[in-house]
Amino acid sequence: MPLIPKSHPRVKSLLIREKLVNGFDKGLVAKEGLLAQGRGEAFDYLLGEKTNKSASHAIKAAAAQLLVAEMPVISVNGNIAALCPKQIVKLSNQIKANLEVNLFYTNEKRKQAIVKILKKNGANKILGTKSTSSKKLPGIDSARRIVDKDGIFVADVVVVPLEDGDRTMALRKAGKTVITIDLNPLSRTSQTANITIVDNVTRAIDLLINESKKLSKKNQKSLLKIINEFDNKKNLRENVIQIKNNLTRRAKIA
Ligand code: PTJ
Repeated sequence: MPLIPKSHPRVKSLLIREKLVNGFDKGLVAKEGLLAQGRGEAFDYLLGEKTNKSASHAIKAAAAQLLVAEMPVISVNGNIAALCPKQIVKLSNQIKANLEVNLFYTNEKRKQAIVKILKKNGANKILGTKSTSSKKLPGIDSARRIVDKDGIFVADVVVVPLEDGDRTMALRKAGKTVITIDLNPLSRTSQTANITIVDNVTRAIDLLINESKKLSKKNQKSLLKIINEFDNKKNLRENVIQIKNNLTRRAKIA
């Protein structure tokens, strides 16, 4: 008998959780990554466990931003490697971005396990692995300050999906445009990024790949128009209102 029956009312959420637990057993995910997943689940519940209009709006802006970027980089941590390794490689190919492993709870063995899973899923170039290529990003005290001189250090656009709050401001101060995927619209990362996709990374990533494919047919002028018309603060407010409306509806039927 499977541990998680398909008929379980919360099967999707339980299967995502299982990916994290398997990723932990394979040495990809930090212990703290399991806690991060729990926090994400709580916000996902409040958001209705679906991609909302404001998330779709941010996904469109993010795709446009990635297509106009000259040197985009996608930062990969343990949770991302466990949740969506195949899609993250696919996205990097679609938008011609480099992948860089960057860990908060730095650990060489875990880094190698992440490189291995990315390669298994088709990545051939992975940055952030050689100490000879490392540079320090000013304004951060954690291990995340160590970045690749050919990657995040010189990138113009950096995607930082599902992470703690110490890096986005430093990246912005270094002149970079930051895109994040974070279920918590109130997190420091969400509040300081240029484009915040408030959605579960397991849903948002495929939508971002599709949107990038769709928008790749547009010219630079149309892409810049999408970016300029996007207002991250306003969009974050709409995400909070969505949570408030969901709670109000539940309060009426509870
Ligand atoms: O692998 P490492 O060492 O780089 O560490 C990665 C973690 C995630 C452990 C580290 O960055 C961390 O501690 O992150 P936080 O501070 O727990 O923040 C994670 C954020 O991601 C929170 O705002 C969560 O709500 C959000 N989150 C969690 N799961 C998901 C998510 N957002 C989108 N999709 C998810 N599945």
